[in-house]
Amino acid sequence: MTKPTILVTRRLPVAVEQRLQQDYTAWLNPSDQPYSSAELIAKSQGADALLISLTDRLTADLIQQLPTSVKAIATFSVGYDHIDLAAAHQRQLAVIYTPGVLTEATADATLLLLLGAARRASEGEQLLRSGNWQGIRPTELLGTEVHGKRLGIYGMGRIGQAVAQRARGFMMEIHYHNRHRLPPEREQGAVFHEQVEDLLRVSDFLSLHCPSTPETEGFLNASRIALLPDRAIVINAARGTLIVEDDLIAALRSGKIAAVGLDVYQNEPHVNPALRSLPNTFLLPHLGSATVETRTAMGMLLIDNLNALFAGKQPLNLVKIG
Ligand code: 8YV
Repeated sequence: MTKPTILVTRRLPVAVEQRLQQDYTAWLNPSDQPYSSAELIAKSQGADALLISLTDRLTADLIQQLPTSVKAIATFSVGYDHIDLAAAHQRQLAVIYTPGVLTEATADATLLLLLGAARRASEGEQLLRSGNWQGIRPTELLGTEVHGKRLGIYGMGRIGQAVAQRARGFMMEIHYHNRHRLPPEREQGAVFHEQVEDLLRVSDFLSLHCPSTPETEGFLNASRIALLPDRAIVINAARGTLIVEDDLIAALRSGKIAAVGLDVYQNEPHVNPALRSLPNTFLLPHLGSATVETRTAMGMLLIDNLNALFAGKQPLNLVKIG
């Protein structure tokens, strides 16, 4: 039996590429340069599935131009806002994603952002690297304590809950808003706010953990920022499109927001120069899931799902569409 053919648009961890080459005819991308839409369409000719990442924007237009050989799109991500699901549905494409396996790594990275922003880690590191550090001073780079503060979590899915679990260890008080209230065993004492405005009013720290959808896009804008306590700290390891960056920058400049910890940006890979130059920003280049263990598990999960699909079974991690 001939092996199905998979077009893989980016480099993946070694073990994942090896398994892809074993189980499939895998068209890899050794240069790791993202493909343009035209390249992606051209390279898809004859492929049975595409294994893509966030850097591939699968618009309706692109999906309509994919060859009929393509039966499935597997995305190396838990988010799928880069795929036009309606167009995929119309073409009867299976869309496979990676829920679950990146929860812990992303929650760890969120705490890194939270602590980095609160404790002015970026300023401290720059001072040290510049060679200008004069030795410890009692008033140098004083940050904000996290202990005893209220952490507002917007979106209490898997990652939001894993962040809450870690933040409890830092003695933070957890508040959240979610489409549905969690059962008590998953809430674990966190305070549910049915109205998001009420969550914002109590969030000394606000961390975003919802998917990017037409409803959540631009969620954190000037009017919602105004509801936060003065000198709040904002964390985002979800999607850059959730925040109106110009409004965030204005609040960072005025001091309404004391600091931000960001892993994601409105217009990746372009990062607003103001964010890069402000001292009170702790910035990472979309590293949320970037551990060997997690990135390998993401790849293996996609292969398990593709194997099921090509064996005529129902893959476990299909995005529900239509
Ligand atoms: C990506 C992410 O998976 O899963 C997501 O939705 O945002 C990331 O963890 C990662 O950037 C690899 O493409």
